[in-house]
Amino acid sequence: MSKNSFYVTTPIYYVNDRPHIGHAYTTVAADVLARFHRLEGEEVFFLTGTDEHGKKVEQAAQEQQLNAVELANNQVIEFKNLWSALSISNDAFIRTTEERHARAVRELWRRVAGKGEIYLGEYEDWYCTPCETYWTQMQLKDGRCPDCGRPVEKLKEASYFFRLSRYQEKLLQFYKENPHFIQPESRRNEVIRFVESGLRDLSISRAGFHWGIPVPENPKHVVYVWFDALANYLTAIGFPKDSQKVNKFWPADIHLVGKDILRFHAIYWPAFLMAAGLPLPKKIFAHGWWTVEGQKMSKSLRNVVNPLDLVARYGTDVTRYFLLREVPFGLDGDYSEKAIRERNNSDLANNLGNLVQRTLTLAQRNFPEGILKKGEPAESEQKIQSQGEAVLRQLRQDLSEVAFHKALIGIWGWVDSLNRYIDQIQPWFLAKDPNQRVRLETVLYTLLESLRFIAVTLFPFMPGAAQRLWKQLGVSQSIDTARWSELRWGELPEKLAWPDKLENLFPRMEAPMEEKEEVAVVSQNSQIELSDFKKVELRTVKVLAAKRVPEADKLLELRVDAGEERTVVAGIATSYSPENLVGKTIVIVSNLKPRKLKGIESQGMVLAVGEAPNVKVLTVDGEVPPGTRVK
Ligand code: ME8
Repeated sequence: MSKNSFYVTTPIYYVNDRPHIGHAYTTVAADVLARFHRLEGEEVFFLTGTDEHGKKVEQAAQEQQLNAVELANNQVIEFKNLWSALSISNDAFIRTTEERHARAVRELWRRVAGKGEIYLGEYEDWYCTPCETYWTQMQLKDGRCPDCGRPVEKLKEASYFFRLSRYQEKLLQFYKENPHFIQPESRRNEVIRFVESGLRDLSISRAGFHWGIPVPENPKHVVYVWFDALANYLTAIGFPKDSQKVNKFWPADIHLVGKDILRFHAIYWPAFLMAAGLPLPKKIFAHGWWTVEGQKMSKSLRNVVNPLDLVARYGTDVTRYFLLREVPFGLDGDYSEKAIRERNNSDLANNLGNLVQRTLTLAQRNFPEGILKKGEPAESEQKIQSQGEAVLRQLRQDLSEVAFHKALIGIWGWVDSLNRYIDQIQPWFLAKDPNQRVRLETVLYTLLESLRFIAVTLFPFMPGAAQRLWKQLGVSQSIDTARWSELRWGELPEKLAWPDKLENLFPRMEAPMEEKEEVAVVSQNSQIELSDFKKVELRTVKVLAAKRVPEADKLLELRVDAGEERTVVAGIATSYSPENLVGKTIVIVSNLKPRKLKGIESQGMVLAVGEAPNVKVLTVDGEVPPGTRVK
């Protein structure tokens, strides 16, 4: 039986650095899950916070000539500001320097020690401070940390150990009995291989420095930062005192983490909990890693993406949408300005934005009172309805499997169908014929009802845009009180309170001039007059020669026969090698004003469809003389 609560966590982030797009990613993902489960009517506890102890934080504070608490206080403000800018709906924010956390850590330690699983020994090994991890000589890679590649130092000290070696079989058994505990599958296999290769007892205290929680029986030691940090998931729900809250929310439903810290969550944490006699979390999901324009993010490369800049430039909703749509959750992804702009323009502005704009303009113009009846749906309307209901079912399934990108692809499949439905029905013609008024009403009802559904499905991902869409639809209720289970087709409010003015919810974003590429993406939705089309001269040209443009990995310079010879620069190098184009007959816009790209004058624009790296140029079926006009 499923309990009616849902507990989701993000990692607690170190305060030695400013938040970046990677931190935003995990937290936005957790927020989508939290909002989704609230729509399911569950009592949600969504936790994020900061990890403030350990050598790494102590060192960062020293470098900035602050004490560790001051550094942490500053960084906490940064994180909280970011979460507010990204509309993160966390129910709590935990800091490991809070007294309630020290109490929880001590209690966890006592329980584990009480079972005889902690002993005092001596430690000598290689320590990587950035990773806060000890390594054996064997584990080092070229004398450096095998995880991050940075230098390590030899440390020898008295230390308390956790008998991790006793947990190898128990963990393997647990993974076997709970095949969905670690996700995605590929990462689960990595963890299993790691555990199978043998587990050493784990040093869980440090005597060499003091920035941490003192070990209960020996205050000369502080608790190892990972034992300390992992316990945050218990502290935040009132462990050990508030047993009612602990019983309600523990075990956590899902810990969302990056792949960098999966081992701590999938091996150490379950072992600590087993030792303490506490239930294990239900799922650990490790997502992939973001790079920036193909490179690792790092201060020295000066390519760290500040999510606040993204919010300022693209807005909260577009930033959230991009992060979850661009990359299948679990895989690595790459950020670029161009990628976010293209997502915005193709999915949001052209596709959804156009659907919203067309529907609302027609509805508000033809039914200014805001009263529309469902009427007699024909087969085409019934199809839209059943597709919508199926999308909703699939979305709930996808989100319960943490497949954000799949959920979004499902919604957009429906948006595509709706745009096609409008193109086929052509409601603007119905609007001109008074005899078709009832039919027009049914069509617009279907579209408005679809948009109401779409707003709710988008709400976990883009809460602001979804709420604005509801407002544009004239639904007065606040969207966060919506529930999946109460969402039924045909319950559009009887009277819609149209807003005074239609707002463009998803504006297009123009690329800076120097980045613009000569690829025309054919859009199916906007309407123009024939005379507009005639202004555009499309001609067939034969490619005579092609070469890459130096220092522009996406551009090709083409020499073409257009009746006369011309040079055209096209942004298709990610999809075509020069030799594959020579001899092809393609289509260009031939009366476009010439423009310079990377210093080369382009005398036309190549027509193509799709996004890099899957751009396809338009070709002609059969032989035609170069320069033939396309009509
Ligand atoms: O590890 N791509 O904190 P942390 C994707 N305090 N996600 C990224 C990322 C990237 N390039 N960079 C960071 C810690 N992340 C510990 C956690 S939990 C009990 C203690 C995200 O500040 C991702 O979620 O180094 C990763 O796991 C986390 O930030 C690491 O944050």
